[in-house]
Amino acid sequence: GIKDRTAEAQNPNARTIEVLQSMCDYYNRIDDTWRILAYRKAISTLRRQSVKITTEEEAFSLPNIGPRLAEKIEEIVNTNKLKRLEYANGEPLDQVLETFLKIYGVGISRANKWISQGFRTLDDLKTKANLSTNQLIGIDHFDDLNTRIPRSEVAALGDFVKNEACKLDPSVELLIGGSYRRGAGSSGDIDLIITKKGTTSSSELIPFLEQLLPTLTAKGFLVATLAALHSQRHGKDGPGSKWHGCCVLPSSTLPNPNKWRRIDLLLVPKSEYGAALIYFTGNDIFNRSMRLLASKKGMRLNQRGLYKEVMRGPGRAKVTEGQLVEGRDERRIFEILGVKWREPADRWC
Ligand code: DCP
Ligand code: MG
Ligand code: MN
Repeated sequence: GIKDRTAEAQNPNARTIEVLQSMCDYYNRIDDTWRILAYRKAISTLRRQSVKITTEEEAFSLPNIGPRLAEKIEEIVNTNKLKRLEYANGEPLDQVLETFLKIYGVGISRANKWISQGFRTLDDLKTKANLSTNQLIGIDHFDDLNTRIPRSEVAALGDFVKNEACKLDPSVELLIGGSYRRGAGSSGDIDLIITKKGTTSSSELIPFLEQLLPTLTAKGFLVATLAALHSQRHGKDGPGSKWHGCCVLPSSTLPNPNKWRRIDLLLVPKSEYGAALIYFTGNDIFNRSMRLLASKKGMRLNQRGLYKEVMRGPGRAKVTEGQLVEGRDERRIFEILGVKWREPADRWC
């Protein structure tokens, strides 16, 4: 109660107790049972003192205060703080957050939740956290999946898929989009756009994907599935089908033959190919500016096409889909929007 707090404030060791208590709170967060106990005992000893304890020797002579805590008590008295506490509460947490955010599929809220649960390392997560299959893949292959892929390997991985795809169905076309199409020297993943002459719905490409996936898996190329969104249940107007996973280049002569790489397979009907090319070539900022431009001209651009006569309500909220103007031809979409053609290599923003 109030009386206790007054007594606490009047204790000559109040500041020392306060800092030790913060340290104890930290050990509570990381569930360090032994240190929690040691700190509690030391705090309770200090509370019973009627004089200020200022040196390591004085502290060590008291019951339940070991040499390390005695040293810390002197540090608090001399500097009014504790380096170890700043370390526990400060910068390193940012580094923990940064590390957790690099795990595939982990966002800010997930990462912060783990931190508040006291997890600090990937090993903590592996041994103590309840992980999804994908999070486990992201942790087990953390280094590989956070390594950029040299352009030559992106090309080799793409060729491997193209070769198998051609054997299954020579009329299927594959193109590497994303940063590779923009000419990047290295990529975060491989974005493979898959299409076929005469298709008007991505669902028409699903039978092919269902042949391709087991083939690539049997060859040791595909090693994990992270997300598989099929458009079948959405019907003709559903979102394009995509498959996200990991691959390795089997028996290659490249420097990194066994590295796990992220690969996205994107099924796109020929009728939407141009819009999909724009979207999957990016970059994301360029895409945003193209969409904004379309919206300013009363049109709408997405990964399936450019639409006109889109009715918008308050706050530019879309009321109707509008009428498809162009989906097939990338250059035509630029023309209709009144934007000078930009080569993929000039779409970095
Ligand atoms: N994209 C987008 N908005 C997003 C995510 C993606 O417009 N929020 C588009 C633009 C990207 C393309 O999809 O260029 C592919 O996405 P990636 O995440 O694979 O990005 P990049 O291929 O551009 O870069 P990286 O080398 O990191 O893979
Ligand atoms: Mg990419
Ligand atoms: Mn991608």
